[in-house]
Amino acid sequence: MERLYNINNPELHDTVAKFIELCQPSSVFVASDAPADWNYIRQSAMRNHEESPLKLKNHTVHYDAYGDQGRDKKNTRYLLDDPNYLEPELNQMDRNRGLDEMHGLMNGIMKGKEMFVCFFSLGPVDSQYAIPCLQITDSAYVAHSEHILYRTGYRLFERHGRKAKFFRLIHSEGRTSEGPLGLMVCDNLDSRRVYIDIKDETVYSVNTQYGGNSIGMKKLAMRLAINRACSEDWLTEHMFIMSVSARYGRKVYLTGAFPSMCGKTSTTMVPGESILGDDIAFLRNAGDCVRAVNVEKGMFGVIHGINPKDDELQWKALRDPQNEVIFSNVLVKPDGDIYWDGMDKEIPEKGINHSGVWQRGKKDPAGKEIPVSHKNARFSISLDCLDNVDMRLEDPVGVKVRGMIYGGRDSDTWVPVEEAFDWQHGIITKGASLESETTAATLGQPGVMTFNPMSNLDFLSVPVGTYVQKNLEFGAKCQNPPRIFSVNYFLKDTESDTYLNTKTDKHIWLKWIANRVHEDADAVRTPTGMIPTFGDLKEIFKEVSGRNYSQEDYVRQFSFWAQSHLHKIDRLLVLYRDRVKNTPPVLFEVMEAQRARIDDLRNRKGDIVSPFDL
Ligand code: OXD
Ligand code: MN
Repeated sequence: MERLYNINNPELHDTVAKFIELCQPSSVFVASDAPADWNYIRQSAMRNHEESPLKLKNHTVHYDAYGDQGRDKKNTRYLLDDPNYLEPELNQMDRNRGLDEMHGLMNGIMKGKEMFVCFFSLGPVDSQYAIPCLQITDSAYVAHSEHILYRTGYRLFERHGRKAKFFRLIHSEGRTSEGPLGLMVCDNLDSRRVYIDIKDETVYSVNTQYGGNSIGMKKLAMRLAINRACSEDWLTEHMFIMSVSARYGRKVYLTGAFPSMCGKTSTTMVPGESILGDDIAFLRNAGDCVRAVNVEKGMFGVIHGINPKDDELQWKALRDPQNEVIFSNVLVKPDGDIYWDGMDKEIPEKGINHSGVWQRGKKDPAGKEIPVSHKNARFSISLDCLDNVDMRLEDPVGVKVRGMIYGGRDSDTWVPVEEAFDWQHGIITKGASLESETTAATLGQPGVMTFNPMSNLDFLSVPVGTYVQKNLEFGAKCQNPPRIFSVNYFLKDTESDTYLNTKTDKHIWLKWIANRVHEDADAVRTPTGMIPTFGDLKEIFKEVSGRNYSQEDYVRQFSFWAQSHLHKIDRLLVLYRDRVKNTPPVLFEVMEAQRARIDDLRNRKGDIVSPFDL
């Protein structure tokens, strides 16, 4: 009580009282920023059987119920009064009906449990970017994860007092039963719901544990932040922030938006560069440039495939017993150590994983073989455990963004790297035109090509067209907006169905981007943007990987495939005309102009044009 009363904010007190009354926990723990409080929460995660210690000290494992290992898009809904505000894909429902349902689900949901009341900050605490957040949850695992991933914000609430315009994140895992390793997992997945009440800046999440649904500070707060950003003329983006050194040792900060599991985190981890954030950024117009901060301070990373050879830095951080790490949905071996898919060649015969007792060849009820670890198995770790963490992570004014990258999973259209002609062209033909194959980060069928503007579709709390318009205005108001690039790590050779890039090539594209930003690299003009010259790439390949880049490689990777581009434009125009609300008219003009440039090239040079003929 004393901790609550130290914060001079009656609205906060009302909120806490309201949810105590509704959820009826048996006790309430209010966490300040003090390490002892967080130690208590960490211990509670073990005591309440949500995490279990592993062989390496400071490492724990958590399981989500079978079928609760991804974001539940179907049951994630915006609560709105206007029934036609958002596009149908964005999944909205009547606000009153949603609130009634949620109050019904939450009535007495914490009986017999402890409620944790926690305070966090989105963005560095002492900065104009900071948004105070109140997290209420009955899951010590959720609170513990947030402590690893976010800055605590008790001090921020104290300082802002009545002026704190805070987000409310309310979570309950609901009924649980004993799962793998005796850990408690959700038992009521049929009533799993994530409801976002924009009007009250409150998100409710019940009957789920998977971090993407339950960690309020992550994708739930992000949805609220997108709405707030749109009404205040700044941007909340699904973007990493990293620094890349260009020629002569000059550093540039870049942001990058990729759908989940499309190489976003691994891009930030390329050796020799530094990571400032791997998932969510706030961007503001600082007059003469755009600046950005990382909303988080840790990563909730996908662990699949991480191995000591390709991912040395992450590997080192994840295997160090000094570092506090929570692993989820990995295999625990009989000796108490863990294993995940792709970790090394020797797959254990048996252990405990997200399906319970597991042995090689185990099938699920549908007859599908259960992998050793879930494809969306994750780890939570603070960024400061990484050797390559950028020293400006906590800079309250953020970093100057010189380039913005959009990348998706696209096997046949986009070249590995290309720069847009300008901000407007980039936002429309790169960001708003992003399409990608679905992945295991969400429940449902992976591998389906979907439209995902700015890789942010899953989190948009405003109509798609409004969001595109806000992006356009943001850059137009800035004297020196970042340059915009697209990348594609997933281009395939159509005949052999094999990737045309290796895992490490992403570093080459980043270097080219960094040089370009400094006007230190040439480019070849295509109908869709500016691509690297063969000479520049050859030099960068040699410097970065010692590889002798050949003309054949260049031709295979950078040829212009007119037909695929035209099909893409057709698909997007239908979407923006028929499905998207409030499409800015300029989008059609820019797309049509792009089509005309492609048609012109095709008439002159044919369907597939070598970069040497452009
Ligand atoms: C994530 C996601 O976890 O986008 O970052 O799914
Ligand atoms: Mn993400």
